[in-house]
Amino acid sequence: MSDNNTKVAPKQKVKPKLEKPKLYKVILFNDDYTPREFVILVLKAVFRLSEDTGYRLMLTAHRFGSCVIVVCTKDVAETKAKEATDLAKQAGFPLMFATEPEE
Ligand code: TYC
Repeated sequence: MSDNNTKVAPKQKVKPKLEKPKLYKVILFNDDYTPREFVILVLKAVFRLSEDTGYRLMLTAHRFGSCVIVVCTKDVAETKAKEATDLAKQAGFPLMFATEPEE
């Protein structure tokens, strides 16, 4: 049975509200104690960087005091920064990684 008097509202287009996820930087800090080779090892193991890229980023942090390693979501940035800092701590080095929101 159909009722021809039934008013049907025109279909409304539903705009999915997809917020762009906020991005975070993982920053590597220089220190006077961690061996260069160990910094590269951590960059390769945690951030999957090549020897060459690891070397260049390590040298940038060494020269300028800090260096951005990756830009990613908050979750990933915090996990990677903690993993890398913990790895150094376990080995007895003060190597530091931190996260910072991107402007
Ligand atoms: N400055 C350290 C040294 O001379 C090496 C180093 C580089 C440490 C980069 C940390 O983020 C860093 N042994």
